[in-house]
Amino acid sequence: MDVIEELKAVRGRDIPYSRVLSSMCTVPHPVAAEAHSLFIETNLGDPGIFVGTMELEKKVISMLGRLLGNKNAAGYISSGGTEANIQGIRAARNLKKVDKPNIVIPKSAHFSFEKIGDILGVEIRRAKLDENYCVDVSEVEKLVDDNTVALVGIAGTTELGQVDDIKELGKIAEDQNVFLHIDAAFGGLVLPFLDEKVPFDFEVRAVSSITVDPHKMGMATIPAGGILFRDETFLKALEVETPYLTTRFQYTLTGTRPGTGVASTYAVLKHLGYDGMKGIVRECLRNTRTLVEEMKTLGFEPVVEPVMNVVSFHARDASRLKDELYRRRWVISTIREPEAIRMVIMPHVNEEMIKEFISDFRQMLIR
Ligand code: 0PR
Repeated sequence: MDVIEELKAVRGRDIPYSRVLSSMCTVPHPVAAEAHSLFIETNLGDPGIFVGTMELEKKVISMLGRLLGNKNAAGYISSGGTEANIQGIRAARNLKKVDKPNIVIPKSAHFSFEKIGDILGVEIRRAKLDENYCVDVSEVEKLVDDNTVALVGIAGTTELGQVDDIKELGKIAEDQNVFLHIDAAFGGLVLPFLDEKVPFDFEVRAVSSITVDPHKMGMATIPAGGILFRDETFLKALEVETPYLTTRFQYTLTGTRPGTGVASTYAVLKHLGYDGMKGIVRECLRNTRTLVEEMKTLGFEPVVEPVMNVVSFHARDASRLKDELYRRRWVISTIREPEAIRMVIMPHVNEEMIKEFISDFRQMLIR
C-alpha cells in the first residue's frame, strides 16, 4: 500500500472535529493552513537564517500585544500554552531571586502549573475559589510571603471559562512587589472581542506576562502558543548564550522551533482583522447559548452562566455519561468539582452539530 494511503487510513481512525465538543483546539482557518504549508521548513531556532520569519514573529507579537493593551509587548510564539506558562513563571523566578521561590495560583489553574512546579523547583501554592469558581483574592493574600515570585490569574479557566478578578490580584501584586502572570491561553483571543470589557490584560498595570494561544481561539495551526511580556527585560531574564549560531542569545525554551505557528497566526489575524475575529467569537457565543438552552430541555443546568464558549453542566454520573457518549462517537469531557460534564464550543461547532448532538443525547438518556 502506498504510504499516503496508509496515512489516510490512520487519520480515518481519528475522530473528526465534527464529533468533538471537548477540545480547545479546532480546525485551522483555511488561510492558516495555507500559511502553514508555506513555512513548513522554517526554523526560528536559527533566526539569522530565517530573517523574514523572525521579523514576522515580531510583527505577530506586536499585533497580539496591541490586542492585549500593550503594543510594546515582547515575547514569542511558543509550542502551546504549557511552554508559555513555563516561560512566564521562569522569567519571574529569574528576575526575583529568592532562595525558596513560590507562586500563588488559583485552584482552577491548568495542570501545566503542576509541571512548572516540578521543572522550575518552584513551590506551587493553590488558593481556594469563591462561590463563582473564581479565585478568592483574600485566600491569595494569605498565601503570599517574602518568597513569592509571582501570582497567577486565569482569564478563561479550562473547566468553566471563568475570569479571575485581575484588578484585585494586581493590587496584591503591587503591594507585595511580585509579578503577575495571566493565563489567557483560551480567553486571550475571546475577551478582547466581547462587547462587555473584562479587565484582564496589560491595561491592568501590574500584569507582567500573558499566555495567549493562537492554536485555540486564534484558529492557527497546532502548536501555536504565545507568551507576551510587558517589556524586553523579561526576555533577557530567559536568555542563554548560543555560541555557534547566527545570533548570540536564545530566550526560547525549545531550540529548533517551527515558524508555521507564526505564519498561521499572522494569516488569521491579518485576514480576519478585528471585526472578523469578533464575528467568529460572536458566533461561538451564540452557539453556546443555543447549547445551554437545548441542554436545559434535557434537564441539565449550567454550573455557572458561561462568559465564554466553555460551559459545564451539573450531572450525576458525569463519567458514565461521557463514556456512553464516546461509544456513540461524541467527545465531551468531565470536571470533578462540582461533578459536571463539560463542553467547549469552538468555531468548528455549528448549530447543526449541536442539534444532532442533542438529539443523540436525548435518545441515549431515554434508554
Ligand atoms: N492554560 C489553559 C487555561 C488551558 O486551558 C490550557 C490547555 C493550557 C494552559 C495549556 O495549553 P497547551 O495544551 O497548548 O499546552 N487547555 C486544554 C485542556 O486541557 C488543552 C486541550 C486542548 C485539551 C484540546 C484537549 C484537547 O482536545 O482542556
